[in-house]
Amino acid sequence: MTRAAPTICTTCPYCGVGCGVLASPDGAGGMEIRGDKAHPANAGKLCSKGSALGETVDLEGRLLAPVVKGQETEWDAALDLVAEKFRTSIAEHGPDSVAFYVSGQLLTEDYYVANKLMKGFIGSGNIDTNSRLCMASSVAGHKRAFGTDTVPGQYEDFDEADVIVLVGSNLAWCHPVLYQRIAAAKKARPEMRVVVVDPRRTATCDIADLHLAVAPGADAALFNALLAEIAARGAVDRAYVAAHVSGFEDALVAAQASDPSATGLSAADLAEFTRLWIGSERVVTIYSQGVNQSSSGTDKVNAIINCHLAMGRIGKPGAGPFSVTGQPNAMGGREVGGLANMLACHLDIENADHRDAVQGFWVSPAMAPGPGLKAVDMFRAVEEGRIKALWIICTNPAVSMPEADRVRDAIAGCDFVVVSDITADTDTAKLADVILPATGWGEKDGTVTNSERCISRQRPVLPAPGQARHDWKIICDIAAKMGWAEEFAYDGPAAIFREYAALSEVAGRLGRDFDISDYKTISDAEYEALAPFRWPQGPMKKGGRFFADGGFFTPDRKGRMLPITPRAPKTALSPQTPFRFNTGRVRDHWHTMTRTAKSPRLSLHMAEPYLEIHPADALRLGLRAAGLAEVSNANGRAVLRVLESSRMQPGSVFAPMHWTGQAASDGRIDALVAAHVDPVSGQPESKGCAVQIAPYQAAWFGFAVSVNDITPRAGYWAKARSKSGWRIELAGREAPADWEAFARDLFALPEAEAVTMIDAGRGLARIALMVEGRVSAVLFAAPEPVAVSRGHVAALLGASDQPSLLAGRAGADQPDPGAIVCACFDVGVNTILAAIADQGLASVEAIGTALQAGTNCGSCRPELAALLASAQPREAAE
Ligand SMILES: Nc1nc2c(c(=O)[nH]1)N[C@H]1C(S)=C(S)[C@@H](COP(=O)(O)OP(=O)(O)OC[C@H]3O[C@@H](n4cnc5c(=O)[nH]c(N)nc54)[C@H](O)[C@@H]3O)O[C@H]1N2
Ligand SMILES: Nc1nc2c(c(=O)[nH]1)N[C@H]1C(S)=C(S)[C@@H](COP(=O)(O)OP(=O)(O)OC[C@H]3O[C@@H](n4cnc5c(=O)[nH]c(N)nc54)[C@H](O)[C@@H]3O)O[C@H]1N2
Ligand code: SF4
Ligand SMILES: [Mo]
Repeated sequence: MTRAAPTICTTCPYCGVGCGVLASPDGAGGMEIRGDKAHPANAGKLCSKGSALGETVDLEGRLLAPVVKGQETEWDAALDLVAEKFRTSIAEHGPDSVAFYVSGQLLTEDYYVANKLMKGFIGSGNIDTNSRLCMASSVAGHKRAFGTDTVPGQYEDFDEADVIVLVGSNLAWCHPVLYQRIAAAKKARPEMRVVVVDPRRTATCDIADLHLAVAPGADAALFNALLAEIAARGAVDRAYVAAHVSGFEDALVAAQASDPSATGLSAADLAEFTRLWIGSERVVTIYSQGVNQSSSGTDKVNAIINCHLAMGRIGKPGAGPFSVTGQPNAMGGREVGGLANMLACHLDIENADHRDAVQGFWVSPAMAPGPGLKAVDMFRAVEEGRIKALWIICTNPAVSMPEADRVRDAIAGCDFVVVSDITADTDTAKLADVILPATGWGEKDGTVTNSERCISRQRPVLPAPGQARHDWKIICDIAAKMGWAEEFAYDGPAAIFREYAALSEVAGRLGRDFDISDYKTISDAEYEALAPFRWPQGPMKKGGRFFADGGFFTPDRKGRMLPITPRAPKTALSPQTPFRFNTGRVRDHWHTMTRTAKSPRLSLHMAEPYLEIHPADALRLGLRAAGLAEVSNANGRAVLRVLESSRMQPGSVFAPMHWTGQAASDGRIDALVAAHVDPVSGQPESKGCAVQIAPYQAAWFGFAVSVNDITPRAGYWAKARSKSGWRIELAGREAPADWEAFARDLFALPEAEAVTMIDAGRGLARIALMVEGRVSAVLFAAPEPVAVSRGHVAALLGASDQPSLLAGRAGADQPDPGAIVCACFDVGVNTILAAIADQGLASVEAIGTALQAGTNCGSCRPELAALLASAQPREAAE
């Protein structure tokens, strides 16, 4: 009898909800995944991405050994080279000639040692993180209002609120478990109201009583209008404001001076919004990237917080502003001082007493004299040759930074670049002199903090593959080679955590909120068994909310209201670039897709980079549905599939941020995004640049499937994983003269036996290439977007020759499921529509009972509701 594999409690590595995961290794390198019922963040629930974690931990594409200049090397040689290059640069050009660019996906222990090395030993502030692109405006807004970067509330507030306002947050896709939690609360208490403020009508609007399609960037004008109305109605909490708030009058004057028409909303919608918000004691305002990623992001944050302070609605059950964090450890990074303008444990790098206290604690030879370069400035310094050695850890800036082509070229031109990653070929790793193999989720060991200040353990489920090392270990190894072996001699993450907890006691003594000093003597065994807990801990009350009774961390202990003057997005629209370019996420992919693209299930929801555009705009531009659009501006270009949608406002388009140079020919949309930043936070305006759009003039379109991974040579291509290989969309400006030769070259199968149906006159080609009697690759090409059943063609891989091989669709006895809507149970759009029609299904629940769709993670429930509403048969292809 074999013993059942142990089940390990760990934490999901994707979004900031921070769901507890139970992972059981299957003994073959994979694992089974369930939600952890005992975890406070999710009580057993997981979304599609969390549920598919087991499909993303295989070793395909993993970086398994250090690589120096393209050659695999031993660790010692790679580390010696890195340490030598950093040492030389510091000796010759000073500590500010080097930089680290790190990530909110590092564990707290990784983050801690990276900061200690740069700020306390190298003595520069030049360590910044991708959280600059993500949470920096929230951090800056919190610090301005509260004196410290504190999230006052907790998830329970979502259950207890009477009104939930979601501002610039597509919670249904980006924080699905929290979205389901709100949906459940609303079902239990139908009087609860949900408002969504987003220029797009997103899946999140499915539970909204009111959707405010605000003009892009105009959130501050909206909350200014609310503040003015709060005062006009005499709804200010005078006692709270008198005792605990400063700046009320100035903030009100600015709010009254601001023009509500900038919101683009009707007077009726504005009145309904202010009525709901003011009329209910328990209001939570949840916000995310539609607020932060703006050249006025910090002001937007403070415009929101102003309203909560004016009515004393903060830190109370069911009431408060709530910034939901993106990455699994975005919050941990903020606590540990990951940004260039912070110190560990919420201490301030600008404050000389704080710097001295940290340096004293570290007993370190140097200390950053002040803030270092923020991400955009850091890559400018790289471009200008001021940064001579750069270490990029756990992030893919050649894809995710604004002006991505410029950033890519800057990295390529830098004297010395090190990348630590889990993936061998990322757009960034390709540019590095040295690539260091890190352990990934499922192998790593440490802690993360979620959106509600809950610290949880990530635990190893699988052994480290190849020569991969933990990020904290790689950083400490380099520190040792640079001469600080003793100061970085940790025997494991528990030792780092103890030191960090002890430092938080120093911070607590300096009056900061982040104090977890209860854990400074935690034993290795206790750390191993550590259950999720929420700070504050230590002398402060355990795990509670902040600020209901004041007690802010400003010098006068008052919360600050700020006068806000709304500003339009930095890039004005122009006749050359008349469209507002909104960007963001899709449900089943994570950032630059190095992990989610491994899962065929997750790849099926959205298989291609796309441009969501209002049908009237598409018509005017001559774009055809399912055709291709070329999007461009002075910064760069992208080619994207046209997705017509009346969920968009005319004049504004949306594209997902996920596609890389590995996954598509021209899908890196950050090439277009201007690097305009918020003046306070330095966060770039990732959602607000201007573009022009034209049809991509394709002479031919193709759809292909292949058992082998290929790098297609075609004007346009995008590829995605399928169950037995790859599916590839193609197009070109000039049709090949010989389709069969083209196919053999495309799939690198010169010798394969070909089954063909070619009509050269009409430009139609269907070609299957057989290897040992089995289908190894198939190409369908036509002058129009190819309307074959993608699912059917993908299932042909591995089949033997048969008369219907190139029919392009299933026989009547084998219905085509269509694009996958429910990723958990693999249920396609056509199956759902057929069931709605045949079985008369009338609710999302009824679909669940009939097909299981939507009954696991629930992420697809908004789409099921939309299908019910439309209930029209759809094109099988997409
Ligand atoms: N599936 C999935 N989930 C994720 C991630 C992922 O990659 N995939 N990433 C995680 C990370 S790191 C983050 S930061 C979060 C992000 O989570 P979200 O912030 O919810 O996601 P986004 O899609 O970037 O943007 C949210 C919305 O902002 C809207 N928006 C654009 N401009 C404006 C504006 O001016 N005002 C307002 N009010 N809204 C505007 C967009 O239309 C979009 O719907 O998601 C996390 N969760
Ligand atoms: N236009 C536009 N651009 C955006 C955004 C947007 O909304 N619009 N959003 C921004 C936001 S909010 C974010 S958070 C960023 C995200 O952007 P990135 O941080 O660039 O995206 P990821 O794909 O998460 O990059 C993580 C990298 O780390 C690797 N990795 C994974 N696990 C580990 C590990 O444990 N150790 C190491 N060393 N490496 C690991 C992965 O293979 C991958 O290469 O993008 C930003 N860019
Ligand atoms: S909501 Fe989904 S992606 Fe986010 S932590 Fe939970 S399972 Fe992971
Ligand atoms: Mo993020």
